[in-house]
Amino acid sequence: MTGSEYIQQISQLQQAVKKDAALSAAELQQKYLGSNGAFTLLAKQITEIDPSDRKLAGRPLNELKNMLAEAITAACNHTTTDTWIDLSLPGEKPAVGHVHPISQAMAEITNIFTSIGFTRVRYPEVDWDWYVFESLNMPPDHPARDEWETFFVDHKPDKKKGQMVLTTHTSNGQVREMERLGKPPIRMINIARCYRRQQDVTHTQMFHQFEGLVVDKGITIQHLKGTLDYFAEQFYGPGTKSRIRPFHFQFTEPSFEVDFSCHLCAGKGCRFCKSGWHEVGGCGMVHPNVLKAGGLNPDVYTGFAFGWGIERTYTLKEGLAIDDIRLLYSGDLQFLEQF
Ligand code: FA5
Repeated sequence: MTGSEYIQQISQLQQAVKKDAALSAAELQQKYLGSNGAFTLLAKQITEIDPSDRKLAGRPLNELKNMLAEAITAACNHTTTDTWIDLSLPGEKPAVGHVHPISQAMAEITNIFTSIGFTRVRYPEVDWDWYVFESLNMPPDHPARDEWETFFVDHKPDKKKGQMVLTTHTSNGQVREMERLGKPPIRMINIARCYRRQQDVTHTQMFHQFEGLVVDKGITIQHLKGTLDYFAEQFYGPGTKSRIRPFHFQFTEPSFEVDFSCHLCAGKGCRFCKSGWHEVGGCGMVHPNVLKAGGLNPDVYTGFAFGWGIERTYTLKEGLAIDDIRLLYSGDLQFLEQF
């Protein structure tokens, strides 16, 4: 190769480096300065030209080397994106979760009752037949058991306590609480999951109940009614009233169903409540046989109990006309983020 041919190749490489201004530093490094890079190979070829021309070629070769160093420094300062960023725009908020609405309701219900002397307790959600049925005045084969569509657990039955079941209601805590304390006064609020073989727009296989139990000397229906009115005002708002209607439960006598006046229309009757009242669950005076099963003398002690579904109690409070209660447990964020 002649000296002038060599210098011409240097100037061609200079033009190429200018055109490659958009390449990254690593790409420039590899293309020109790697072991097979264009500059490396050209620099080696200087030995092939006439020694008298080498001095002449040295200067442009040095300029090309400096040019490459500058191009690589500039490429190091390239931003990784060509998109224009407006730094004055507000940032994107990270998604923040919240406590599930049913857990919020449980916390609120617990506060309302513990502030008037009730103790929050928890009892097994997989329990013996004895606590769920038999001690509650429902002997084996009693037809009242049919109302609790029960899941039985495949477990060896206990000689005294019978089969194991998924608790169908929080009333299993009644005799357990009597056994725990030994003697009154008893003021229990038991909140737990319950299970029934039911599944439709108003029923879920797993749901929650809260159970109140008060046992002492001289407890009457007036104490029950006063507690219901207190809860109504605290949970649904001032002015909300309670009403009890005769009903039947095996473990209370007399038994009642409980209604609360609709807080949306103050009991006048609206599209949501229709009659001015909402039914929430059951209550009554503890049956003497239940007190006996818990080791208490029914001639000395009396008590009242109530048990309601949390899902129903909560949706009524929010004035939610939820078409399908199962949505609460669907894990659908679009639904849950509303609360
Ligand atoms: C009982 O479970 C009684 N243990 C309540 C009770 C306690 C009465 C103490 C007297 C003294 P009931 O089966 O009606 O009663 O259920 C009470 C409430 O639980 C219902 O009104 C309803 O709100 C809720 N509930 C019952 N089954 C389901 C279900 N599958 N899905 C959602 N909520 C339910």
